[in-house]
Order: sequence, then structure tokens, then C-alpha cells
Amino acid sequence: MALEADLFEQLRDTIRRFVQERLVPLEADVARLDRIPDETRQEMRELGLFGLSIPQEYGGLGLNMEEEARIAFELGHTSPAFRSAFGTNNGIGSQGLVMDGTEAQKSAYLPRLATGEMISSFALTEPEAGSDAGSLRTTARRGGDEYVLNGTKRFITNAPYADLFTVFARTETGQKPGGAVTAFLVERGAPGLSLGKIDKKMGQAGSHTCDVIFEDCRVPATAVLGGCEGRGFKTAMKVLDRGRLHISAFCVGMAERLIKDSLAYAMQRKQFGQPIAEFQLIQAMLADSRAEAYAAKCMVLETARSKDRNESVSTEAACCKMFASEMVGRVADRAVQIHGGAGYMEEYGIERAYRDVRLFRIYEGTTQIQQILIAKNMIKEAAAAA
Ligand code: COS
Repeated sequence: MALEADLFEQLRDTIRRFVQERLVPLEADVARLDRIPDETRQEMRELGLFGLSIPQEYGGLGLNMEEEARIAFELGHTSPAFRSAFGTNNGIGSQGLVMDGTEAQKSAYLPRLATGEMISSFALTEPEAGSDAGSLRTTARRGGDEYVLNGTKRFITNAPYADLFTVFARTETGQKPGGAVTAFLVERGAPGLSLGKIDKKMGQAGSHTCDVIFEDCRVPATAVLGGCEGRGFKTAMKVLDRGRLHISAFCVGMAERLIKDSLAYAMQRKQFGQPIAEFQLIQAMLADSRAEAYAAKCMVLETARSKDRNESVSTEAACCKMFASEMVGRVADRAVQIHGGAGYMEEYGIERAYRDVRLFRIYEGTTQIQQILIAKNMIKEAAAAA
């Protein structure tokens, strides 16, 4: 469901102001202290940012995909760590529940996720399974009216604070890999669940990941997402289709911010007696970045609208994720180049963005996974048409 147009415009203006006035000034401190202040998290809750994509009947704002993308463009104008604080509640941490949860599961968790009272995480990746999502090794064995989970999940965003994990585990053997995967809703206090130490990352300081470890972790049978075994792989794929579009939109926003900063710097920085923006070799970099960011924006909006019409966008979402994440990498690289020495120095924040954007080509499916997915679907479509 979409918001009324003027309500959406108001929301977008409010978020734009919040980003510019409250978040941008905090960027350097968040990076230095590796921490988002509690009062900022509280402001995010008050703005409804934890429930952007959660349906209105469960207390969220119920944005459709196009609206969510337009909000992500705005959020991209500041450090990705801020988005990460509420990103899992809107995206991979809650969408499995929204798409495939039972009514009882939705009513139990979505209202608290929408307000940010609870934080959610998506626990799919393992030490030996990431890209090959169907090969995961975490097991869930049924005994009476409970399951016993064993295994380790790795690099799980927001796990250090999460109250609810969507955990993907293998419930049967002997079937084709994906068919034996079941999703479970596991609460933080479940006996046998523990967390590893917080990972030290290349960038995105202020956003945290860690291992989630299950050692004979007992959960009730009611924790099976959707109440049905064997559906976890498809849930994960659907969640990732949507997540990839959101990440693509965020990449567009970050590219726009980097272009804005690069242009401002180029217009003020003088060399050889004139602003460097007057030099055609600088102009070429600015123009390439602008055209590529625009292309990605058009792709994201087109795909988001198609998703809102309930069309299958698996291939298109992968195209967006591949193009937008690679695009923002190139834009960040040019931003460093345009800033010259300043681009390499911490105080200008450009080197930080350069490190931050590197993750987009990796998580929620690497560029190489997107290529495989796109080509596989092309072959499937051609075979079906033959
Ligand atoms: N929506 C709904 N169902 C989907 C789907 C989607 N987007 N994608 C696949 N499926 C279904 C298929 O239709 C198939 O169903 P049937 O068994 O009924 O035929 C089933 O899921 C298995 O699909 P497929 O054969 O394509 O699975 P593969 O193991 O070959 O999948 C890829 C390969 C690479 C596409 C998959 O493993 C993947 O996306 N990996 C990346 C995971 C990822 O992003 N990891 C990052 C960490 S999570 S932050």
C-alpha cells in the first residue's frame, strides 16, 4: 500500500532535513567512536524509521517499494551506518516475517519492530555458506514440539543488539539443497544462543556484525516461519530480491552525495589560477559520475514500480544491485581523485565513503552472484520461450 502523495512528500522532506541537520554533522564522530548516539537512535524511532516498510496494520508506515527507494535515496546522503541502525528492521530482518509469517507471528513481532523497540537480524550466512545459500550447515532437529538448533552464523548485521533473528537452518537431508532449508524466528534469550565478539571491519564504523552461535538451542515448533518446514530458501530469495533493490537505491543516494561534495570541492579548489572544475579532465569525471548515478536511479525506480505491480523482479533487482553497487564504487573512486590529497585524508570524509561503499558489492549477494543469477534467468526464459 502507498502513502497519500502529500503525506509521502512530508515524510521525505522530514527525512531529508533529519539527514542534513542531524546526521551529516555526526558522521565524523560516529566513525571515530564506532557508535551511533542513543539519542540519535531515539530520534530515528520517533520519525518512524524502524517501520518504513512494515505494513500499517502492524504499526509501520507501509511504504511501497518505490516510496522506500525514494527514502533510501535521501538516506544515502549520509553514512551507511545510520541506515544500518534501522535497515534490518525494514529489510532483511523483517521482510521474511512480512512475506511468509503466520498471522500470530506477525502480530507478535511486527508492531515492536516497527517502533524500534525490537531489533531484528537475518541469519543466513555461515562460515562455509554465503553465496551458496542452499548449502548451509546449521541444523534444526525436531523433537516433540520443539526444535534443537546447532551451527554458527557469520557476519550478521545488527546481531550484537538483535532481539529477534530469522535463522535459516536445515531440517531434513536427502532433498535438493534449498528444499531442506527452514526459517525460524529465534528470540535473543533462547537457551543455547550466544554471540561472538564484534567484527572489526574495513568501513561502516558504527554498524556492527558478529557471529551468532547455536549450541543445542531449543526453540518451540511455533518458531518455524510460516508454520511450514522447507520454505526457508524461497523466503530468503524473496527477501533478498527486495533487499537488493533497497541497497541499490541507497547506492544511488551515496553517489549523489559524493558527486555533490566533489563538485563543491572542484568549484572552490584552485590550481593553475582557476577552479579545478574548469578543467575538462575533472569535468569528465564529474559527468561520468552524474550519468552513471542517473542511470542507476532510473533502473531502481523502474524496477521498484514493477515490483509494486507484483511483477517478478528477480532479474531486474539483480541488475540494479550489480550496476548500482559497482557504480557507487567508481563514483567514490573518482571523488577521491577529484579531491586529490584531500581525498586521501580522514578529515574530508571522502576516504571514509570510499571504504564504506566497498561493502555494497559484497553483501546481499556479491556482484558475481548477481551475474550468475541474471544469466541463469536469461537462459531459463530463453528455454521456456523456445
Ligand atoms: N523468489 C522466489 N523463489 C525463488 C527465487 C526468488 N527470487 N529464486 C529462486 N527461487 C526458488 C526457485 O524457483 C527454486 O524453486 P523450486 O525448487 O521449486 O524449483 C528454488 O528457489 C531454488 O532455486 P535455484 O535453483 O535458482 O537455487 P540455486 O541454489 O541455484 O540459487 C543463487 C543460486 C546463487 C541464486 C542463490 O544461492 C543466491 O541467491 N545466493 C546468494 C545469497 C546471498 O545473497 N548471500 C549473501 C548473504 S545474505 S546477506
